[in-house]
Amino acid sequence: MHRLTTGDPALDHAQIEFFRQQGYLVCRGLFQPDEVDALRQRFERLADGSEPAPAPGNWEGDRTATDPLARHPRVMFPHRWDSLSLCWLLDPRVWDILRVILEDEPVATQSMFYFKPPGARGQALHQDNFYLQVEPRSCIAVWIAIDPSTPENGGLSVVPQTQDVAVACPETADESVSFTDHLVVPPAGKEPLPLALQPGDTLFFNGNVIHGSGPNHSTSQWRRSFICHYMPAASRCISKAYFPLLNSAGEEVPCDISTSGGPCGTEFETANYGA
Ligand SMILES: O=C(O)CCC(=O)C(=O)O
Repeated sequence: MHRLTTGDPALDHAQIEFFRQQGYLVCRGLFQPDEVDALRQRFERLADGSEPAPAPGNWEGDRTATDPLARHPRVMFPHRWDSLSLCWLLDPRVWDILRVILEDEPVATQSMFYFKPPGARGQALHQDNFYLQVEPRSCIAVWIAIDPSTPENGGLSVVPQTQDVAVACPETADESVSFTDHLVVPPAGKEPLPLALQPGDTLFFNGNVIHGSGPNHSTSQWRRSFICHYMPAASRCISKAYFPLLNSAGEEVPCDISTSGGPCGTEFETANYGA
């Protein structure tokens, strides 16, 4: 097992302590502007059809829709067919940080690309491990800003110090502002903290941390992001939607399928939300 030490090169002691206490950590400028531009342009070309996707996906938008999210839906698991997305999922800078904060070898479970155009709804407060069902321990999210991400354009908020809050059965969200109907209300005394991120800034947060975003109120600014999920190698099971799981070399890792019905006591379909 990888032990946290103050001499660890991936993170300094203050960052490690911050993650332990708050449940999240922002690493500024982890990805360079030219890298971010390349990923953004790749997805722009896929979305406008100028670069054909090697595999059909759930992400092909409906150009006639009035809902901005229907025109530009989330791209789910692009690393399964896009080599650039796979490189980002397996990026050694991310994995070095994950090794420190997980105190274990990471296993990659998911990638997503969000376009979040002007006018798009957000995603109400939720906990990612409700969907991934990683056990024991929790998953971890890596949220990479592709555009400036602010409260105005639907940037992400986290509720600090909720990493030890048990995964809850969600209440019903307001679907006029959220594209899911799941809402996890923070415990008394805990409030969402809006984060301001620049392109390349990378947010790490524990899979039990309550987080979400509001609508993009900007008339011109997109809020694109690339989001990955991982779990510690010591975890023994995960929901079936996330297979195949990958190690740092991109090789498949065996794991059991979670048989838990989750905190609501019923099985549910992860594909609609996917965290
Ligand atoms: O990026 C967002 O607005 C929400 C993303 C999110 O919370 C998630 O993918 O779990």
